Amino acid sequence: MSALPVDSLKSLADLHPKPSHLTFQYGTAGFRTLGSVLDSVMFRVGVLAGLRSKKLDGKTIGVMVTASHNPEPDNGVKLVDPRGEMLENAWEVHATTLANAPTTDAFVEALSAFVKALKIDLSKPARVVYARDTRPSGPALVSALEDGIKAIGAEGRDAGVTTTPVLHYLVRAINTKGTPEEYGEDSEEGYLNKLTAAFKKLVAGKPASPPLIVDCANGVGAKIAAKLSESLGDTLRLIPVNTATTTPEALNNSCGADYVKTSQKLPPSLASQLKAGQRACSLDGDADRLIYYYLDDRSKFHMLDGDKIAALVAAFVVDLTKAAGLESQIKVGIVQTAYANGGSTKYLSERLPVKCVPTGVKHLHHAAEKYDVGVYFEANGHGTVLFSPESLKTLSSHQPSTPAQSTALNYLVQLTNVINQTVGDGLSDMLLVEVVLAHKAYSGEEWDSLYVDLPNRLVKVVVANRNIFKTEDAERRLVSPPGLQTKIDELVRRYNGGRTFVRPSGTEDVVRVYAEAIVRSQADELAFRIAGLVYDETGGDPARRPVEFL
Ligand code: G16
Repeated sequence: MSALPVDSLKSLADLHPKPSHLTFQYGTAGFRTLGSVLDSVMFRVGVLAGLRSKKLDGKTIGVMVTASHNPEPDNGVKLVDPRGEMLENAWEVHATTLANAPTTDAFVEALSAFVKALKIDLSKPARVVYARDTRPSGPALVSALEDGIKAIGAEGRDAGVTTTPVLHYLVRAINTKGTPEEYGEDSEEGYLNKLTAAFKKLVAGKPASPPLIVDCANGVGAKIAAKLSESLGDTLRLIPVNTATTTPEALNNSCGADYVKTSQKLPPSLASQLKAGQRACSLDGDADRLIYYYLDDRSKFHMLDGDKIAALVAAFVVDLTKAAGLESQIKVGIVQTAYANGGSTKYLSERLPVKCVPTGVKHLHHAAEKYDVGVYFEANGHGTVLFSPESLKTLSSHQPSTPAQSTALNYLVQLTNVINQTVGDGLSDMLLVEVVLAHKAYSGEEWDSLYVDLPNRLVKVVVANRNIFKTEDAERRLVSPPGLQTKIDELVRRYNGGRTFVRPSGTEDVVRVYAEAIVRSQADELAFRIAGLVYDETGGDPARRPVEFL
């Protein structure tokens, strides 16, 4: 067993000192805060990624530098495990510990203890592939990351400026290269070719969909959407908008999936473009989320969020398994979070098994792996569909007995290719939605009519310390601060069809309040009153704006 390269670690770590006044936490989506304070975190994540690779026998680990839906001054970093999934839970704790070591010496000491405790064989090779989104703080942060990768003696591959889902795809493609599970060619082109080829087979013979406006949130999705548009050609005409990736402060600003979902409004920049009856969709800053919407005949805005996508897609997969004669072998299940609209949960659970898990793609992904086909979507549009290894085997060995069965089987096989099964992927999900709409000959309105959403409202509350908020029951109930849940229960009882929950955000320094009720004004009032309770309970943070209605 070789030893830690202490000299190289120390000299490079000295270039990236930890700010003494800050504490970092690997949260819902990795480390995420102001880009200007993340230098030391990036360096240490580079080292950690190298060690993770060594621990997993030289498998390639991914690192994505992004703050996704957050405003432009924020940045962040998340680690990606060998199959393209989020970092294993236990290592999140290690990441937090290492990020908070106060000095270079303390960091190297913590590393030694960590290597010993986890029995990491340092003689193993280490490989890391990394990418970043379009944020101005990205290049300097990537350079700190590269120092970390170098310090631990790992081999780094720079995937450049690309989306989070492409990075996840690359990790899986690299690690499966030359194996029977080969996921695809390990390049952006490989990703685009795989999705496009499958999409073309799935919509062959169907009437072409009308041109689709794609709001790219002025983020990195613009780059991949442009390439996808080129490779799709006339099969699906994409109109990418909000593609100003170099305009200061444009990222996620009054556009993108998070804006649409939380404000329940059309991005103002689309107001003059979107016609009545036409549908459009929004990605977020790193293109791992997708929200659809349309204007009805009276130009009223209607949103088709992650819950609606799950309902549409799950029904389609069920139909295909039946048509292929596989309904007894391949069962479909749904995974949601507490944010799922009550209307969707009722509709889906009357038809399929539904599980509720805490916020965060990693939780949904793991729960979805337990089904033959797991359809997981957060209401915010983050999600995908997973086919278990067993169901993939079933698809490849099944002998259809009629031409209709054979057609359905082929569609199922192509669905496994058009879907990015490593993580939620806005553009891959968009193709999936378009496939289903083409097969069902649904308009946005027909899709929307699957079930009716309950009016709901999401509010952010700025508090002095969000860490005092602890939850249970998949974040549906608060256990701390003590007594607050009882007050919430008392209040919610007064609202017809009222449902509410409070949880600390893992990506922003706020507490989130969700409320729904039968009537819009009641949902708004309930959210506001619960936010008031939260604020009163904690004293808020007088230096900052207390409650933000989105
Ligand atoms: C990330 C996570 C999502 C989560 C969202 C908001 O999304 O990947 O699973 O729903 O943050 O989390 P929170 O409410 O804890 O702030 P993204 O798109 O920002 O990476």
